[in-house]
Amino acid sequence: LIFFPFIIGLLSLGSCSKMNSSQEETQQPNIIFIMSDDHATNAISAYGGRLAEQFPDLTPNIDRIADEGMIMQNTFCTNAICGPSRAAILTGKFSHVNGFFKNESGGDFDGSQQTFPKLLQKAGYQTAVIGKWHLGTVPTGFDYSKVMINHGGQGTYFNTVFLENGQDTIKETRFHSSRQVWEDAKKWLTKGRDQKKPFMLMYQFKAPHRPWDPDPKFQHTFDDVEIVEPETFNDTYEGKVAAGNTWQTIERNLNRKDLKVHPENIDAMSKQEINAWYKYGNNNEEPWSPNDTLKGQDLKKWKYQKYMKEYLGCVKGVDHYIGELLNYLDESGLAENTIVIYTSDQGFYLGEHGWFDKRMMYEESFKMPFLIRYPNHIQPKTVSNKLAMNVDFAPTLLDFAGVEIPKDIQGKSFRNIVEGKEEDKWRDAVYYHYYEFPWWHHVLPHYGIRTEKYKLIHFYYNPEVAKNKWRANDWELFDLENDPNELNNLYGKAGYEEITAELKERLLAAQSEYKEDSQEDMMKKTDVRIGRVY
Ligand code: SGN
Ligand code: CA
Repeated sequence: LIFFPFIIGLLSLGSCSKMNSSQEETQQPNIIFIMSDDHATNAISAYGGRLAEQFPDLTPNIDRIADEGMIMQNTFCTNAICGPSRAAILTGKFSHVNGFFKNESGGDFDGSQQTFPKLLQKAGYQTAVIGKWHLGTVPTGFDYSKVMINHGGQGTYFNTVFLENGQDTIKETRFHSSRQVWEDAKKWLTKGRDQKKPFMLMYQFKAPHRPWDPDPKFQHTFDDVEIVEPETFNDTYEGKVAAGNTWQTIERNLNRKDLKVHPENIDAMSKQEINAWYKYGNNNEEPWSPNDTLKGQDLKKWKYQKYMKEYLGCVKGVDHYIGELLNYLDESGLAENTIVIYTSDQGFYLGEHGWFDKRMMYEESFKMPFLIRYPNHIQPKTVSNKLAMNVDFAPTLLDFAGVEIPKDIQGKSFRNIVEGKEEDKWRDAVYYHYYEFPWWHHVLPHYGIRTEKYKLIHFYYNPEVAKNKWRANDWELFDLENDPNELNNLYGKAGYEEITAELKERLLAAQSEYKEDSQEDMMKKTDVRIGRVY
């Protein structure tokens, strides 16, 4: 009797795996690629950390993907900014190869190039992108697209303007953008696609991007709590020249719009007056304060609370509409044969190092969330610490779809890793290169390498302090095991000569493997991108 349930269990396991193999022969998996904008791992309960401790149920639906699949702890973007990360994801290639380096005046994404949606489409998939796109040019490789185009392609939280199938402009006034994206996705899943074909849907939220306007439903979720501050809230940036130079501090650079201090008579104001009211906070002037008494540390704390409550309210909304999708997959019977991925275009600073925004190669913005569920293929509740990059997403998805991975794709499929199979030749370092300067946040161009234990960063260009034709040569070295908060720059310190030399060699090897520009070309191109004329 005791063995009876065990035998039944074995039998059902057997039939389940049999069903799998026949399914594999006949059916390609559907893929739902969910991506939000600026969602840091620190604001996902499944990833742990101070906010997860304070709010264990912050993201129950995203956590569900981890519970029923795998959470990857070490997935990184190759350029921590919106458009460039999206271009790297679509092409499986680094910015210097796909040609899309920066958001601001970075040119438009060349949509005629090879992308994974195009390859899936060729292999018989129905493809769609719904929500944030932010690549300048009209989406290519999709049977259906409805993407945000207002606010420079950023989209807005309310009254979002979309471009449908590259032709029709639609202003949506009924819902908050996160709900709108869900409504559109549901409509395409139920009525829009060809039901006979496998599908790949990119389901992409604007939230929780600046200016952090939550859906009214979640606006007051955090009203009565005090959000815990990060350990590095008061980083002094000692030994970190570039970090000290940024314009992304909570104290100085959050403006009235970010903190929802709106003018009373906004309807009667001109665009210029409105801009002046909200003006972009820079480092050369006194930080904006709501009154005369709030200054210094008190002001910083006040801004942090306001910022975080609204950011987390946006996160709640994203999580809610992921829950709607997961429920829909259950109800429609699609769950079993659909790969669901959750990620964000990069991470974000939630007060760590005193900052908001991203761009720097420090962990909080460099790291992307990556959770994946594929019932019967990926074991529930599994965790991987392997080093992955956003350029790996395209080959991984092609691999799952059984489509040949073109040789010129620079990332590698991590299908074996998520399926828990042997993968002994996996990489032991990831490469990063950020370009956009000075807008928006005055973050100096830099590249670097991260291994499991160390990170080496090179800030090679600094128009403001370098004497030799803007050429700078600032290095940072961190021991991530002993200093996970990256407070202590070890570069040039006694005892680190050997590891520094080794990392520099590995950095050069990565640059050569990924066909990075030579140092001299990099300088010249940065001059052009930044608009410097000799
Ligand atoms: C806007 C934001 C910046 C942000 C960039 C890029 N300013 O310009 O704070 O860094 O987008 O973000 S805002 O006042 O207009 O909100 S990205 O996610 O698109 O890369
Ligand atoms: Ca972003």
